[in-house]
Amino acid sequence: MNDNGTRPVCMTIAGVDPSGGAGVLADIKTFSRHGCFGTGAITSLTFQNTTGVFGAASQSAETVYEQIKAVAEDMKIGAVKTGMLPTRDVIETVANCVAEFRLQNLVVDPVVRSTSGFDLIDDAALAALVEKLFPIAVVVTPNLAEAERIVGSKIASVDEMHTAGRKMLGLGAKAVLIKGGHSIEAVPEKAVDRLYLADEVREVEAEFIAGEPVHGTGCALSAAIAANLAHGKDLFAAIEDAKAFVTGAIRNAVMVGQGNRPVNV
Ligand code: PXL
Repeated sequence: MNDNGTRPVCMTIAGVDPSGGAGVLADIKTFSRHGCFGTGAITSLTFQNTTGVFGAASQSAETVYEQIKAVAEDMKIGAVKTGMLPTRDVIETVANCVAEFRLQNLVVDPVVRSTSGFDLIDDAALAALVEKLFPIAVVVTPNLAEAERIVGSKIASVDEMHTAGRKMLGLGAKAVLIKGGHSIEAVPEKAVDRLYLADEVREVEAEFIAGEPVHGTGCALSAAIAANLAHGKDLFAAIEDAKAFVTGAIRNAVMVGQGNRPVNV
């Protein structure tokens, strides 16, 4: 195996958004920006652009396994992030690969549905994601909508955010970063995410940037956290630096198509 030195290898296991705002294409750019060498195993090809998601063609568990195996047998992978994992079979395969290839620093972004309302995962897959991947992840990074779907109740206040965070720890997660706190604040001057750990809650703040939603922020955040972990940062520093990176990428977002602006990583 090669020693990757100061340019660690990161892997994204996720779907492809051919318009580049989210998924594998965007994750690779984020890894690059963080001085990492990006690799990617594709779980699904989505058909989308900045105006919406029109469909998706999932990979089989076998093709996902063969992609991960090929890279993991060759390179020393410093961190892994998962994004869109469309089926129970694919999720079980990813969990098995983490054990078989001793993959480190797993960041699980529980992608459930696109901003435009397209379901990227079914209910059976979501249950498998919680059961198989939550316990082996360093951190899971749901946004408010994803957290609501996982715990099965609405989050309309900071107290309800706390309840959801603790419930997800109870479901086996070691650390849960719930994003999007700004949408439950009366006056969102700051974008506050909250990190739930077994014995504490920590806030991760950034300036709130008003405007139309920007596509791909969740992918960029989880990829940046993975890259920072691969560089040896501790979890909180990895999250804080990733949040600052995404804030910059939101500020720099440009209109490249006719719909939502993608995050500019
Ligand atoms: O942002 C969630 C997401 C993740 N991965 C892929 C996507 C989307 C949303 O559209 O298409 C491939």
